[in-house]
Amino acid sequence: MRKILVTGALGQIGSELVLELRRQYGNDNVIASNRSKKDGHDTVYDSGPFELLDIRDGNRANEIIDKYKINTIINLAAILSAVGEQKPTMCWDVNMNGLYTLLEIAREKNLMLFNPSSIAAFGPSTPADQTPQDTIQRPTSMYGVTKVAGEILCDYYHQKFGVDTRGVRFPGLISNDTLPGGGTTDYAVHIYYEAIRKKSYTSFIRKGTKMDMMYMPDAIKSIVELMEADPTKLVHRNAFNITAMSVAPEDIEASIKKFIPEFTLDYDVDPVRQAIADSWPNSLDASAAKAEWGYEPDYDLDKMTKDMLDTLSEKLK
Ligand code: NAD
Ligand code: AKB
Repeated sequence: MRKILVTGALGQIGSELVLELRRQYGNDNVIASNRSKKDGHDTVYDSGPFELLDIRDGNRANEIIDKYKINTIINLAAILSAVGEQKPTMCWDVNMNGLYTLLEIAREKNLMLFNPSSIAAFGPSTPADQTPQDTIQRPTSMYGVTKVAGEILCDYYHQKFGVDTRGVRFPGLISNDTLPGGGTTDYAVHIYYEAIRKKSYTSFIRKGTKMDMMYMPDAIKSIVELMEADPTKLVHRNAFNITAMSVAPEDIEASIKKFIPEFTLDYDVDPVRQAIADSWPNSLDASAAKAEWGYEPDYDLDKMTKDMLDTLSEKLK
């Protein structure tokens, strides 16, 4: 039976992942943790164990892992791209020293470690269209530097010490429970909230900027499926390209207009986040994930838009 520790569990992914893992593996088998407690997460606190954990604190991590007999870590604690450019030292410290601390514990205690990477692990010299699984990775944001270094470090721990490390390169994730934590693709979440609240949105990302995106249920499905995948079939490990759609702001606008015809979109471009977006791929080739562990998303743009708008119109009443 899996005993799973989720770090950074109060973030955009963790707050939904923890509930789904508890549904699948049992409430007491999924330990949620975060550096600090936050309001608005009663469903996480009330449905199973919660512990305070800063992933850079190895003693505290060891204590929790021993207390609950953890055999699997899902490391979601990180500093994302936009905040990472404002606070590069902290981004390096959390994303690299935190990951290294957990990898060392995984090596000592023979634990599985799932560590997500991102489309940020690519850069301007990467082929932008249908970006291959194995290609040039020279990112130009601090977040991207930590993501590609994290991929390589996780592969090293697998090859050198046999640690069962696995990961995906998430595209921008769109969700309606917890707001995103300071990334470049956040516009693609905010646009839906503002479509419900004001029937208009001002995008900080320029018209025509294509990036890969995915709806949260497909992201959660990818974590569980890769965690449970037959290791003998995995040629790659850290990390698999996955995607559900390649969209620009005007594509999301057109999709929202199918349900809210009066919706309008205008632009006030943020140069920092635009430069990050311009350095990322337009679209990923996710064929390795399909071939090695059968991954396929369930949501395309319109199916996601309908679900986002239905859910948010109830939530924001
Ligand atoms: P988030 O910013 O929403 O949540 C991160 C959580 O980690 C927060 O609750 C924060 O309080 C916590 N945290 C920060 N520093 C910590 C520390 N030192 N110790 C413990 N907790 C700490 O992030 P997310 O969107 O849930 O992303 C989770 C992972 O997925 C990250 O590795 C991120 O790079 C990756 N990812 C996310 C996306 C996306 O669109 N959400 C896309 C690609 C990759
Ligand atoms: C960000 O924009 O920083 C994240 C990501 C794609 O890694 N959403």
